[in-house]
Amino acid sequence: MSERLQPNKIDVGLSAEGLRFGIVVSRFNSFITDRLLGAAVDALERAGAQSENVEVVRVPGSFELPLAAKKLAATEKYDALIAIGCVLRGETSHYDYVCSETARGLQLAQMDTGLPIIFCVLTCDTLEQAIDRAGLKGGNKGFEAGLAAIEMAHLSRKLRAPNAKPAPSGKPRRK
Ligand code: INI
Repeated sequence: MSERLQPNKIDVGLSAEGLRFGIVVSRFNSFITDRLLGAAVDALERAGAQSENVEVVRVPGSFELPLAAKKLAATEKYDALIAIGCVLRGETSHYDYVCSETARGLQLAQMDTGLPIIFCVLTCDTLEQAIDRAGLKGGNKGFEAGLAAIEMAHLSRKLRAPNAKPAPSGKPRRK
């Protein structure tokens, strides 16, 4: 980086206190997704999130994550969402469709709504690879997703357009 130019950094906190999170979890491969969910909740809890500010919604498979996430975003009750799934390669091209549409749908949902949606969908060739990423060798991607959700929640509050309506405060708004 240049010696002369000292850009202003936009730093955000990592406390989850008072932030509201929605977690959408696929039931498919729940042996893995439950571990990812546990670690994501652990990250939020350690950072000070309160139970009443964390909601979990289950969907049948990863393919259903984008629609559920978009509907949760539309409630305007959350500061960030985490989408959790696990897609394992089979013998047909089904894997490719589920992976690409899940990723595309989640990205579209966050771009359409402006709400951060953290991508915690494992796409693995083998169950062993998934197990490694859900708590054994490679740490736990759910924990990383929890931290990413906190950071993005802070960042999007900080970068909110000046004339945007203020962030809803207090308890999640019920419709
Ligand atoms: N869903 C997953 O989350 N992981 C998978 O590995 C998987 N495979 O292999 O089929 C999977 N399929 C279900 C899919 O997500 C939808 O729930 C289903 O097609 C109904 O729309």
